Amino acid sequence: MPELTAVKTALRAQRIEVPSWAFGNTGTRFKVFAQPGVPRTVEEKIDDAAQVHRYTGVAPIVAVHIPWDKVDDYAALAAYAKERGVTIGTVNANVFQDDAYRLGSVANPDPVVRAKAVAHLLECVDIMDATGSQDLKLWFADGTNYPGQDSIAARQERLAESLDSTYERLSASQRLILEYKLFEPAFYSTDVPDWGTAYLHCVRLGERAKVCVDTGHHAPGTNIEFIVAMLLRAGKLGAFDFNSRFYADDDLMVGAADPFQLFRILHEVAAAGGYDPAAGISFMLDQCHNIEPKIPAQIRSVMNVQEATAKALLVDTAALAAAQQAGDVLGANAVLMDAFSTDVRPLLAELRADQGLDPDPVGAYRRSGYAEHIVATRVGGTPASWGT
Ligand code: RM4
Ligand code: MN
Repeated sequence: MPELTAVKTALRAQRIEVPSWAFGNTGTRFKVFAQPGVPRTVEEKIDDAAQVHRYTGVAPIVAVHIPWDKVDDYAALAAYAKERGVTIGTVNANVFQDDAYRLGSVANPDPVVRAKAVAHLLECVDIMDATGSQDLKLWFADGTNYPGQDSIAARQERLAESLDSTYERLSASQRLILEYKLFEPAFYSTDVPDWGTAYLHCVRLGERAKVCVDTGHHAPGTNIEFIVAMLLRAGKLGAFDFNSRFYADDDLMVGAADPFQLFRILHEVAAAGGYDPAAGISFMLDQCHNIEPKIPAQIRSVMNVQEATAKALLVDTAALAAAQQAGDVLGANAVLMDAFSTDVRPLLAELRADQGLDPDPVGAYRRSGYAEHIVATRVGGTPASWGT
């Protein structure tokens, strides 16, 4: 069995990044159910994110989305975050919410629109310089709805050129993280639909271009841990966007739909040494809490990642390798299932207690009165929402 102290040390060192947009109002294309007390400003989103870290101790990084989190002074924003015990992490670009992008952004047939999109991406790098962020995360809504609407090949060419201009602008310590998604909003062809396409662009760009695996961005039945293993092997896994899905890109709490899948993914990460900070993998949540309260949902999600991580670290790798080598199919499977079936909650509760945290993060948050406080004090103003 793996040494328990080593498992605990790894769990204590784990960092999970939370998305600023999880704290604002979100919904489906049918309805956004506004919640009382949601942040009106980026600073209030950071306040909420700091609560997640306060009760879990492993979520000190907040990803921002531009322009949703646009401010005049990003250095001041970074200082604000620091005062609250968190830092600004990944800068997520947004080239999907402007009328100009009806036919796409970086792959749009119109060079004027492409230039506008690239200018936004470069602006995001300026923001990274000010906040000290390392990663620029790109997800493109680009694609087509009808066969013949545009040339698939020409769109790839335009995309490659736009990525080149962006990559060139990065400093030596900054990375470009390219995210793929099977479909939606484009329904016939998507310009970066899968890991292969993202990987090809990243390889062409260079060492500091990596792929982001958003766990909700695949066809049903896709073996995501296989993709993760391939990217790890190639040194091209840059980040996870964790969430869970039952049907399409549902953005539900990670580990809610399929905790076993999350464990299988994290087992591949552990097996490849991906928990070593030197591996440079960022573990991010990308979720929307449409009907559930947002802060405890983020706390729960962080805990779900921690639990799956603990189980992945508990895999008896020596026994697994021996069983695999001996061709012991059932034995190898049993080693993996033993780890998955372990109740790691007492271990995590103990770990929290060791760190001076409440062993029950959601309960501690509920008892803190913060939820009532924000409902009472966040009156007036415009609640943050990804749609506006
Ligand atoms: C996309 C993708 C991006 C996220 C946006 C809000 O589907 O997952 O990561 O930034 O949604
Ligand atoms: Mn995502």
